[in-house]
Amino acid sequence: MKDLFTDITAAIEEIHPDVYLLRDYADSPTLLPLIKAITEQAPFRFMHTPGGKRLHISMTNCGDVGWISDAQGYRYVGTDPTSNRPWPAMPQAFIELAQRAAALAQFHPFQPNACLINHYRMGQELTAHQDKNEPDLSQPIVSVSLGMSARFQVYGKSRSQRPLEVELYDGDVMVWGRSARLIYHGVKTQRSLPHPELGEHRINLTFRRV
Ligand code: MD6
Ligand code: FE
Repeated sequence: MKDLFTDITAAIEEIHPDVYLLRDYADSPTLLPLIKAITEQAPFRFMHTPGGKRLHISMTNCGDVGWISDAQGYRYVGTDPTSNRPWPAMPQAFIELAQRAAALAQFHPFQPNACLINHYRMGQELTAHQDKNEPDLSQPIVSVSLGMSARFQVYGKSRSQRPLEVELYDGDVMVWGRSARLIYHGVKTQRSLPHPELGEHRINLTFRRV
């Protein structure tokens, strides 16, 4: 959504059934200061799995509810457990970006109320997983990649098959839903391009309706 023209001509590619890719759709110079303000209130932190293992990447949230993982399990909560305060509000620019991207993939209305923010350093990975903690699986997830590029892996209904791999660059947006809503996916960050502003750091925003 760099400007209106981008929207009209936006090249939307269906890279897997019901997984849509919008290359260079998000404007990182607009988003990065908003993310900085969020992380000043709710810093990135490493959460732990219910089994006690530390997750490989650090995370935070903005919105009405935020995704957490701890000894009690994976879930969405209304307060940041680190500060016991509400998560920072979701900036209007985030909501508009997510809604416009979702609409391009024929998901409307989409009213995201949770945004999970992942932070990767070079070499960090997100293990193949499904996103299934959201109660209404008819709602899509909109994912925004910023900073260093990463190799995104799209599996399928199981993670035993060989994944489709797609390199995601700063500004790339994906929309997932319908038949793809519960497919396995993961992220690797070895083969990366440093970003002028973020260097060897990658930030991913995932917008959800919870
Ligand atoms: C990431 N993304 O790109 C992690 N999940 O860092 C996800 O886990 C994800 O991109 C659900 C839908 C889209 C995604
Ligand atoms: Fe995911």
